[in-house]
Amino acid sequence: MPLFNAAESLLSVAFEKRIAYYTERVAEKLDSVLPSASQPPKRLHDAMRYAVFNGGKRVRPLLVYAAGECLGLAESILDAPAAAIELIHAFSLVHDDLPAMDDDDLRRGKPTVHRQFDEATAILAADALQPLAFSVLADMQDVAATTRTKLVKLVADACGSTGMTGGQSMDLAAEGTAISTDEIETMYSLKTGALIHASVVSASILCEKLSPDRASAIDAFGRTIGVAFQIKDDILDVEGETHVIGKRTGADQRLGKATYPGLMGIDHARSRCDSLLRNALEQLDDFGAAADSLRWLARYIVERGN
Ligand code: GRG
Repeated sequence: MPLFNAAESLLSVAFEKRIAYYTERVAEKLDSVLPSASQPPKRLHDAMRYAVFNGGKRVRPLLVYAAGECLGLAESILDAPAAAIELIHAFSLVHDDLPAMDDDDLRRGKPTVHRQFDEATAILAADALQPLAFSVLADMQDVAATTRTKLVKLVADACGSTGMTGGQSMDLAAEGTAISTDEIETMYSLKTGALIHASVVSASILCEKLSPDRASAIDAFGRTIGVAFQIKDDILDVEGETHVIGKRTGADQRLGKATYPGLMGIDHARSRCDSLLRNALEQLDDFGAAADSLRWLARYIVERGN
């Protein structure tokens, strides 16, 4: 049975417009919080902007806005968490590309930050993007201090040693070793899933009257789709090796990375991704049409081509 029919087509015109609108919205917020490239130290600020405005899909901010729609929140209070989480994402990619980590020359088809600038500048740019994220959250207007504190903690935990950084550490340790599917999924839920989960849960934190059942459904949705995102990323890496010319692909295999398709095969990885999608969508059953953007994004995550 297809995951969704033509009438529910992923990138419907209405949804494309909504994506474009939210993408522009978070770009404006990011532009407003990042120091100008003409402000000293210019090279550092230029590198920070290069890392952020470099063609990312903005999936995490889109999830913040879509979860906000689902919970009936005003867009204006979502701009800060959307931008903050994208700043963390941008910083993690700068680090991920460094010679000490994945040692990549290209990101999104363009030179990585350490290639465009230099290694020291890339490290410093990432170092500055991370605290900027927390500054953006701390600066939120019209949000109670207790709520801001909860958001800061959510994002800090998502990128710390029990979140993204811990997952990255497990990923590096697993290179060249055989690990179980459970271990891989745990690693994915930290390395990639933690920030995706935080994106949707940021809306729950901002929703004052959220029932425990709804909060736990949003929480489960975020966890499930976060793991699916990384498995899909692995599938794209494998498929790209044979089908896409001129793109950095197949890198996982070259690096001896422990990946889901590497361990279980591509067909099993695809079916796991589909079952995670179904599971994630089930979590949204009680939210009605308000969750349509979240549903679309969940499908996009497992159907995307890059
Ligand atoms: C010190 C907190 C801290 C982090 C450093 C480098 C690192 C530890 C963690 C990185 C984890 C990482 C890079 C996970 C990969 C996540 C992933 C699949 C990234 C690609 O996300 P997309 O497809 O990228 O959303 P775009 O280009 O669209 O923005």
